[in-house]
Amino acid sequence: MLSDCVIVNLPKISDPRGNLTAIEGATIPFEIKRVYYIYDIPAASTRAAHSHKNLTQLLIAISGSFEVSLYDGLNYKTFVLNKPYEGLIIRPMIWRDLFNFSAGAVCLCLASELYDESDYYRNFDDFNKAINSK
Ligand code: T46
Repeated sequence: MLSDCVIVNLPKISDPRGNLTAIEGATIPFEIKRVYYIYDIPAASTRAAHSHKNLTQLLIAISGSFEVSLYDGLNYKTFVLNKPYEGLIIRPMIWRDLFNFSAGAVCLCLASELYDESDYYRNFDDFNKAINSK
């Protein structure tokens, strides 16, 4: 559900030498099985445009900024990610679009499952049919 997709505050250890954020198991509400990151993103690029069937993720703008539009089959909600100490939890069966990447933006993703192409809805009509038949 869209209401389960929320911003979580990550610990920020401030230091005159620079700040540090650590993520341990208890920091986020799922077990991390995979980590990947998106970088060198052209300005007009959009990413994602799909839903996952079972995957939960935490997205973090560890550098720069970008926007994330979420859709649960009924409502849309858009988040701006621009702080390396904030993450957006995205639950299963949520269509997501990532866009408006700043120069140098890096999107870090912590994922609850290994990569599995069969976990994707990449077609919007298929996603809508699946979500509305629940
Ligand atoms: C999401 C956004 C933020 C792999 O081989 N392993 C992986 O772990 C991933 C994520 C992708 N791939 C391959 C599959 C495709 O051939 O990399 C290619 C691009 O993957 P995808 O279309 O999934 O990339 P994005 O950036 O559009 O979407 C990904 C996540 O899938 C998605 O859940 O929220 O990053």
